[in-house]
Amino acid sequence: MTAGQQQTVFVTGASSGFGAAIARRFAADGALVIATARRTEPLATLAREFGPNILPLALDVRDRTAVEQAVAGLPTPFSHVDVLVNNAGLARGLQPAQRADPDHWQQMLDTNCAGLLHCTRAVLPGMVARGRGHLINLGSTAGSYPYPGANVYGATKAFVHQFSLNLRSDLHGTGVRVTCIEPGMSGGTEFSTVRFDGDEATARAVYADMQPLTADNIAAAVHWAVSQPAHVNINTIELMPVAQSFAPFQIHRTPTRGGPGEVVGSGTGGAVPPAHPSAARLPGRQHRQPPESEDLPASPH
Ligand code: NDP
Ligand code: 8X3
Repeated sequence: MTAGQQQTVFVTGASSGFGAAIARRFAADGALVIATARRTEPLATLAREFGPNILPLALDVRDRTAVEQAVAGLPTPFSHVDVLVNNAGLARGLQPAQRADPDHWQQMLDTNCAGLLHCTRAVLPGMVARGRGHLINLGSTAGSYPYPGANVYGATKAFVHQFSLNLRSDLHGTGVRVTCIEPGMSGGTEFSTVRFDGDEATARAVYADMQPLTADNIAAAVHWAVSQPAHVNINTIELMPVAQSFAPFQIHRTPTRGGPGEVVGSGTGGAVPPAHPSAARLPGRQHRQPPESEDLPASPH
């Protein structure tokens, strides 16, 4: 975009969390925003807040035909999408793979991977034809760093990361930019409530006694990437709260009688066991400061 031109920004999952904050950030900047999600009431609230610069649109990204029709039927002045923010996504459950609900897995694959593909494929031809555009994909640190129970969720975000890089290859010479935004723990959204099936107490416990990233932090990162000069492509932005960092590999040790050759553990990073077994089913369990000489509060998982 050249300076001063009004951008058209298509945001998926704009009914809450990052998507709502991203829609607000761009609308506040004077952009035209197509705000989409399955729930329409929060989108209507956005439209009331910003007036005709927001187009609320009910859309389930899993429905390829609906996505194609929505993009093809965008009314003037929203019809030429400059920025697609592929934000709609979710985690369901935190069970180990052997106990996870296959329906949860399917929903994550359908939303985080297939839904993102449907939206991308629908807007890309227009962007390429116009010789400009920007795809913003919401990945996650969970796509790069494993944690117990992240199994399919993390894998969908690894998909988003690699698809973003592969898009850059395909779009070589078209002027279309691609950025993958990869946040760590972020609070104030519905992410954990959805993951834990509406269990608010468990969702709140994820962020207890630490300061997570906020949806506004993510919106600022997206806005910054989009605001770079047209010749600059930000490939990836990985951001985490200061309170979250990395921990050693976990090592499963099997007590032995000490016979020769019975190596029970290896690796230089594995000397420290997880903070507390009871916390092992919460993501980022290592980052909470335990009370003095106290274990972490027991997790319901
Ligand atoms: P929220 O649950 O607050 O927002 C998710 C959004 O996705 C909602 O607006 C929801 O709207 C929408 N959505 C879910 N399923 C569909 C669907 N089938 N079709 C259309 N929209 C859908 O979570 P966050 O804002 O925290 O997360 C946003 C994105 O960021 C997700 O992709 C998530 O994986 C990722 N992320 C989140 C992090 C976090 O810690 N919170 C960290 C890293 C990445 P509706 O239900 O109305 O359809
Ligand atoms: C969301 C961040 O750490 O809960 O993608 O997986 S985390």
